[in-house]
Amino acid sequence: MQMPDTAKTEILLIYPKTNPYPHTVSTPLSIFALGSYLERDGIVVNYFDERLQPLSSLKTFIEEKPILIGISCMTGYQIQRAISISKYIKRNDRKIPICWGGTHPSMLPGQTLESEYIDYAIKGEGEESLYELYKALSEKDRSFHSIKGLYWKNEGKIIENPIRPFLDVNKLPSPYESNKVKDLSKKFFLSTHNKGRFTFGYEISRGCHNNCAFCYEPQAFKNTLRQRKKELYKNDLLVLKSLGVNGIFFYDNHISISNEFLCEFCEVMKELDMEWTGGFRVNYLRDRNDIEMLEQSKCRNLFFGIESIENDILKLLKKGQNRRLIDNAIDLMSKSTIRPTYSFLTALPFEKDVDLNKLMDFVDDVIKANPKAEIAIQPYTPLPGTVLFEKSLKLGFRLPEKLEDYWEYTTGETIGSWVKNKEAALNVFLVSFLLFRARYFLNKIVFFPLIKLAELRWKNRYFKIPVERLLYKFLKKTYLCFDKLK
Ligand code: B12
Ligand code: SF4
Repeated sequence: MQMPDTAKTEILLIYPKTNPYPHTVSTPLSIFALGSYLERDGIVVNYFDERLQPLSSLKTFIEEKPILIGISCMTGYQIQRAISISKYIKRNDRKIPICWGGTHPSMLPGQTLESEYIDYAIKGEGEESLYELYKALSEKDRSFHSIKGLYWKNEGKIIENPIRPFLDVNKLPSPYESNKVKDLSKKFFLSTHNKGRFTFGYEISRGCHNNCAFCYEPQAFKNTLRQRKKELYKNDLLVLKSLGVNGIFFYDNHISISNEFLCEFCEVMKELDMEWTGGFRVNYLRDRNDIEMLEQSKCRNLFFGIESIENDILKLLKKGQNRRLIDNAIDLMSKSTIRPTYSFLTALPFEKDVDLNKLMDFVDDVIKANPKAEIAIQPYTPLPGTVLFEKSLKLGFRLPEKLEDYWEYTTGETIGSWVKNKEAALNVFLVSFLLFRARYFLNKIVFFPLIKLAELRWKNRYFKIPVERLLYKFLKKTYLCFDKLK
């Protein structure tokens, strides 16, 4: 049951900006998934994506006095925006309840809720919890105790309800089921400069079977994976195709769920004739046949978490892959039309003195064999609940104490207290981005001087005097001075 567009907003769902610079924008799947679920039940939902819609839209929605406003948030820059938006809402109407959800509040719900401008936090998948919260807020005789996954305040005390069991992904609607989501998607995502290609996110699975010691997923989903049935995901993609979408970015942690799944999935994508990109594990690239299957399915880009080129470190990371599998995958990809992105982790709790030279030599060989390869060299950020986080604590690492301080708690801005050559480990992140990835995200003419500087740094293995990092920090802070929400 969907309500006419003119009906008064009951729930407003907000997706804050993910970073300060202009860039291509992908679909805010979290709020689309939540909204489609709620709209199915006749609830009047509206959506505000800070990256695309003007502030006046937010103001109009607030004036409609929704029963509840939900804000989606990952750790990092989104925290700063989510705080700014929450304060703005409270300044305009203190009475509208604000609920935060997403990976950050799921990781640290109690600390999130300590903030005066957040009334509720939901841990984990939000569809049912948000629905029940809306119902409770709509009723006179409000009771929050039975809402699984909810953190709430009772006379100043934070109450932690029991966790919610994982949802059945085959019972959830497509995130694009709502007509409002379809309209928003058509308006904003089919018209972005890359003509809608890869801006449409979709997920077939939730969770992950693997147990990597640094990753958010194992602690959030307890090493489980739930996958949507073929008939359902195929139909959802067909609907997107009928809207004119020609490329999908699979938001699954990795689409290489199993060999059987890959055969089924590649057949579907070939039949649908839609380009796609997604995460992939090296273990699932065995030989040329696998590459051919992916190429025929119109795969255009695969993202691999390589993490390390050292077998002993891969073991400590519990990555479930080794150097032999990595070399084999990189070799196969170098003979393929599919563009690979390889991501590496540095500054891990086993690395006091980060040795970048060996990794950079390795990257040079990769690029020589495959100039279209993208490289990301990311200093490790400890995430609570993960195995490596415990190790980081033992090395003296401390988390920020307040929600406000998490906006810079992200890749390239946070670094382990144990790392000796911090500047180099941080700078190589930006340099590798400018050198090997920027062409897909940034305007090459505007960023020409920085890209040239990155080239020089990489060639000379020189990372001191980090002007580009300082410039980034300066621009980020300056940008905040012009925050219209203040
Ligand atoms: C796509 C994506 C991105 C995109 C976002 C694209 C967009 N929407 O425009 C981009 C590229 C920008 C991105 C950036 C980053 N990402 Co990212 N990203 C993802 C990815 C692959 C999918 C997210 C998604 O939409 N999932 C589908 C939706 C339905 O799931 P969801 O977001 O979790 O939402 C559910 C619940 O969380 C909850 N929920 C969400 N919002 C709300 C709101 C309310 C009110 C409620 C009640 C509930 C709720 O309900 C939803 C439905 O069940 C996830 C991994 C994954 N598979 O989820 C990583 C992931 C979220 N990213 C992660 C990381 C580490 C990053 C980066 C730091 C990466 C980097 N090195 O730079 C940056 C951080 C950016 C920032 N600081 O703001 C981590 C999260 C860590 C954390 N603690 O936040 C994840 C989990 C990957 C991982 N395994 O490590 N990312
Ligand atoms: S890093 Fe990738 S493979 Fe490892 S647990 Fe996280 S999502 Fe799964």
